[in-house]
Amino acid sequence: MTHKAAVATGLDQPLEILDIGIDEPHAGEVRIKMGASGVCHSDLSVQNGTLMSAFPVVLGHEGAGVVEKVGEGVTHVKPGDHVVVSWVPQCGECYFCTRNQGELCERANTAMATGGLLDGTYRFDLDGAPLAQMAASGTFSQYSIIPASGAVKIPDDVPMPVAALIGCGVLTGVGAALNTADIAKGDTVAVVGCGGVGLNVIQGARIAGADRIIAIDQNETKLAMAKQFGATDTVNASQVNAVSQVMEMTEQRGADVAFEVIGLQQTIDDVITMTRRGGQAILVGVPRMDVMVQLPAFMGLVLQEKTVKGCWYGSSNVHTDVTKLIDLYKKGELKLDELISREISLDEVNEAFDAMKTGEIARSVIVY
Ligand code: PAD
Ligand code: ZN
Repeated sequence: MTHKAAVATGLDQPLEILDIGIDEPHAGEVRIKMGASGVCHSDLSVQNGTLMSAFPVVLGHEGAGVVEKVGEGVTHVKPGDHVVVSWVPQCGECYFCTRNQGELCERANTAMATGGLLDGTYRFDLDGAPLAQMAASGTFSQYSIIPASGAVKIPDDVPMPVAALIGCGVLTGVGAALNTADIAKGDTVAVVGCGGVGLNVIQGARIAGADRIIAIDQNETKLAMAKQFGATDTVNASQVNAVSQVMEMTEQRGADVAFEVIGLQQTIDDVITMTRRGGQAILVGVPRMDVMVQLPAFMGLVLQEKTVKGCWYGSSNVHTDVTKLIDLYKKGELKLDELISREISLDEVNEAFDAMKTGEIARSVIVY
């Protein structure tokens, strides 16, 4: 069987829409007819080499679709079920999963490292040669095969584009605020970078009960969106110094919790500096390999009792958090429709990358 997918053929190459082959699902796997896929900055980061990957590779990791066929031994989903694709398939049984740190699932590592599935072998092919898929997902494709542990069943009435966004930006952003960080009622939170993920950190912080949410971006359109998602104050980092502004707004203390959601050396340094003594700096953005966390151990960390914490996939347990997020969406507490700046077709994916580079839009969503 062949179908269309957006393939990154090499570093810095535009994606090509190609006819690719797909296997049958092996034991413990499911084949999915993709319904929608968001375009996340991490997709761009594979294309430009920030995130390491095998090439050629089918990008896309923020998706949802309908189960079309299941492999041997798969019982928790059946053909016709709607699912969100989890880009960390969480086995539920390993050291990390049993300690409620499924985002670090041991069994997912092989897929992450090889661009294959859990056993490191491939289900896509390009003219008979193995073709990698990003993060056991490969959602820029009409069909994909994923580990069954990465197929999270959802109700049929959730629109596919919304379900897709839950798969990365929403789980990561809202999870960063609700799971990774410890936000107390009344806290002042700063969020640096208000893209598809950062806007979700903002709404997560609002749900966690933060009093003041300072949104920082260099794009006015994003700052306006940030207000819609719950920011109480905005700072345009292209016009003023973000650190001094946050200090001024907090009687020179700094924010109780500050999030970095871009992945740049400067903004990582800034977020650590703008965090108050005893506060938490949460790093969400995926930086290039040479970016460092830089701070003096005594004056910066010990004396100040600061926490600097990484955040992977919003520290989410996908098997329980997806349902929680859908409930919040249905209650009107989580804005998800508003995240969708434009719905596009698969062959417009390169334009979606361009739009993301300008920082103008929250999310482009490919609808199949
Ligand atoms: P995005 O491109 O939608 O948003 C980035 C935002 O940052 C835009 O609004 C820009 O205007 C803004 N920005 C860029 N440079 C600056 C600057 N110097 N100062 C202020 N604002 C700036 O990206 P996204 O929201 O899809 O992803 C954000 C990051 O999160 C990115 O690095 C992505 O790879 C990472 C990510 N991490 C995880 C994880 O598990 N840790 C998951 C998903 C995405
Ligand atoms: Zn993503």
